[in-house]
Amino acid sequence: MTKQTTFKLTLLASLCAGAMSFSALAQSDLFKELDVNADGMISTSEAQAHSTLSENFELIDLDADGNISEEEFATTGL
Ligand SMILES: [Ca+2]
Ligand SMILES: [Ca+2]
Repeated sequence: MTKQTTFKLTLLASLCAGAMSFSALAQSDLFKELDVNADGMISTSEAQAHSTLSENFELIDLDADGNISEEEFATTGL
């Protein structure tokens, strides 16, 4: 195996590791738990299961579409 091939494999491995840690960060366990129908959004009814989320729903729903997306959920730091 040449040095260049080894370098490419190392690069590929680190890219894969980066992608995995990114997806882990993007969706927390709490988000998955609250997203009962797993559509990637927390609706007002799903938010009822979490007091902080339901009380601050309108503040967290930044684009006011009636759902909390992963991105919006991430801003809560929950
Ligand atoms: Ca949902
Ligand atoms: Ca929204």
